Amino acid sequence: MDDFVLSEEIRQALDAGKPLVALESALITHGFAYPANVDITRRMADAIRAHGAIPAVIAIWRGRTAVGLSEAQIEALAADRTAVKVSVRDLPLAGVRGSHGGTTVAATALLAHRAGIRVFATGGIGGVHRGHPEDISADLPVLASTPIVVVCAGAKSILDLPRTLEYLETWGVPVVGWQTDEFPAFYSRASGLPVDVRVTEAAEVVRAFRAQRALHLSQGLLVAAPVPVEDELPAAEIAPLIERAVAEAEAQGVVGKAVTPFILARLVALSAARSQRANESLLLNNARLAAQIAAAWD
Ligand code: PSU
Ligand code: MN
Repeated sequence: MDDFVLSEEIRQALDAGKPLVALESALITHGFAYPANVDITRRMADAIRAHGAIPAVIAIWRGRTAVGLSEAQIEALAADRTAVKVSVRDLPLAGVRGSHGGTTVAATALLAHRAGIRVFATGGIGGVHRGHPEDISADLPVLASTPIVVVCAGAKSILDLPRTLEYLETWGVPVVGWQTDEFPAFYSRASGLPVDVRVTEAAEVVRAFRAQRALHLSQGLLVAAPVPVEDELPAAEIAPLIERAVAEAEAQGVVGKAVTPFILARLVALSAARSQRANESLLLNNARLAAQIAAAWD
């Protein structure tokens, strides 16, 4: 028995087979500060609607799983500084805690799939941490076991990108480059690491996803779209800041689920508005692309 609070709009859209795009909420609770978090979420939702799909923000609302937050709920979640970061391990604890929570890529992908949503847009996925190959985000095993299309801008080089791609290869997750041959590195368009296939049309993503299902594979499909060129940050500009943020986490003994939010918050503090602009730009780009993919289902 599923225990979702499905919004009326999402329930109707699912019943009618309309295109839907899931959005994560760790971005709201731990990715951006208030009120930038409300603003970027609203702009992503608008972009999804403008491209023919319906946005479904997934979160923990008063301890319960919610698929499709209202604007008022997004506002309240965004302003709640006590909201917890909810990954897979935290999902069964949400009801015990009873608080609001922002769901990570892993938790959002699982819940979206359970609800019947096939496409999910995010910014960067979690992965294997630099210098700590034992610290592997739950995002990776979930991608390996959850049939959903996840649209991202690659992963930040706070992570060990080669090891992250090795994990995805081992566990059979196809990495599709959107109009690129290289796995993007979030702020920067290139990483020097290859994707498995380059696609230029949304229908190709749908075809690959259908082929996975026809073969009874359990994996998701990772679609990696580079940040739009006009908002890209040169790797040389962002790399020293990432080095510093990673070193600070190490020096301060930050561990467990606090690592990623700590490094992300330090990066925001260390870099000026340009990194936020790149972040917003790639999120909007991914929201648009995810909507196009969802709408390309026939
Ligand atoms: N990477 C980013 N931005 C993010 C995250 C990762 O560049 O906001 C968030 C996502 O919600 C992701 C989570 O699913 O952090 C991964 O956390 P962890 O490494 O603790 O699994
Ligand atoms: Mn971790």
